[in-house]
Amino acid sequence: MTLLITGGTVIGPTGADPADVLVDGEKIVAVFAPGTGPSDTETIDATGKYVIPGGIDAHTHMELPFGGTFASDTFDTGTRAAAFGGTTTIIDFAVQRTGEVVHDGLAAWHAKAAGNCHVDYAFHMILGGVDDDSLKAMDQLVADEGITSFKLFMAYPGVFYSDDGQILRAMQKARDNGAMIMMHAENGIAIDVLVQQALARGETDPIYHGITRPEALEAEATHRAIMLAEVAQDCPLYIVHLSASRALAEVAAARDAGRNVFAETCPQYLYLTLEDQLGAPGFEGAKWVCSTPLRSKHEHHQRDLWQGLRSNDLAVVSTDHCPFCFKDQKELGVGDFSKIPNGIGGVEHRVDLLYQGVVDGKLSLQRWVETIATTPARMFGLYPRKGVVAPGSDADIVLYDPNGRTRISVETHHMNMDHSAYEGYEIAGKVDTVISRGEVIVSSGEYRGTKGRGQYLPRGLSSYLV
Ligand code: DUC
Ligand code: ZN
Ligand code: ZN
Repeated sequence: MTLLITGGTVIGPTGADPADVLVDGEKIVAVFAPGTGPSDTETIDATGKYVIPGGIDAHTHMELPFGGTFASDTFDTGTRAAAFGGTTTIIDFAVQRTGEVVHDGLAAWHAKAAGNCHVDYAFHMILGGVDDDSLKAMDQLVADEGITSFKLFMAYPGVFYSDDGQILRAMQKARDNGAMIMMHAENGIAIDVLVQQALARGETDPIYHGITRPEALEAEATHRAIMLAEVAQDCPLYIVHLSASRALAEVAAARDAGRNVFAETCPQYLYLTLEDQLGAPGFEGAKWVCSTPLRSKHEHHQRDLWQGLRSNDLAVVSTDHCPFCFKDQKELGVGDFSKIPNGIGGVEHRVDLLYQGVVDGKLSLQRWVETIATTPARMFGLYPRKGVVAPGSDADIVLYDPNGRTRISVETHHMNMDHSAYEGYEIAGKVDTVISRGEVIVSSGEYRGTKGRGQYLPRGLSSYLV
């Protein structure tokens, strides 16, 4: 079946062009000058809309076991919510728990996702332990499973933490097989000392989660990760959920030196703050407990992060979608902030929240599309199948209405959460239509897809490596 999208403006990294897009089955087959496409096909009128590649959220945690509970979105609820927000691919983190065989962790993640996804999905692998077996598994995952990126943690001692020797060994392996090392860069050993000292002083409210994870310990870990990657002969390194100016400066310096160092940030660090959200009265701030933490509005993190997005020192915007309900989940930490499960849900709102950056004059249209779709595809081996509106690519297309409005609220969102981290936010734009592999799955706010239609995407190596 063919479908012609007419009258819209196609946005890609190279520009904004009025064009008509022809879809045949699951693929884009042609891009025409306006009005020059075939006339004997079904059409969607995109007049006045932007035609952009479906969003790619390269950092989600559906059903992640964390802090004695599980992230509240399943692959079913989370990918449906993603679709509503214009995201047609997620890359979730399969987990090898400490002591577990890597392939068992991966099999468990496939079992959670298979038959449940509404949009396409791929996996990174969290290594909860680096040893001879997991190093061997890294080669196998790259060669046979389409998993070409591995997340390590410098935080969370006793849970996901790897020491510097383990990190170096994994980086050396990645240097050999071309995989990307994704790093949670916070000095977890030092943070744990600060946490114990705060609790001993009776500082138990959610805001102390942020205060005990200072910028210096993100910057230090970022620096250390970059140095370890240098020792591993410039192993590809991607810093996840970067939140702080001084961590960004470390990335920028490495990039200026020509290193294989990349970074992402997340909408929560661009919009939310330590004081206004994490410091909300009573226990309310628990809604915004995530790591890395929200940063102080009295510093200049948000200004610097937007600038980093413009300059490409921040290449990608992902959500780190890791939702927990307030009731019974966040409440596990009443009286002790260190027991609050870490995470914010946002998979539904990334495309809109970044579009607000365009409206506010902080990002160009092209850069919007690059950071939410094209670069994640290139970074994680999905390009050109995903991330671009071009012949040969999957027909993952979003019609975005710059004259629409989106009001974010728990009343209207589709994520399995009993609150919204962005309650009441108004966006001057709106996802109008979402097409995934040629199928219209969201139209005028109505869901038309089906559970199980999303396919697993084995990935290649990053396009950014030399
Ligand atoms: N950070 C979070 O906020 N949640 C899950 C894991 C992580 O690193
Ligand atoms: Zn992390
Ligand atoms: Zn994460």
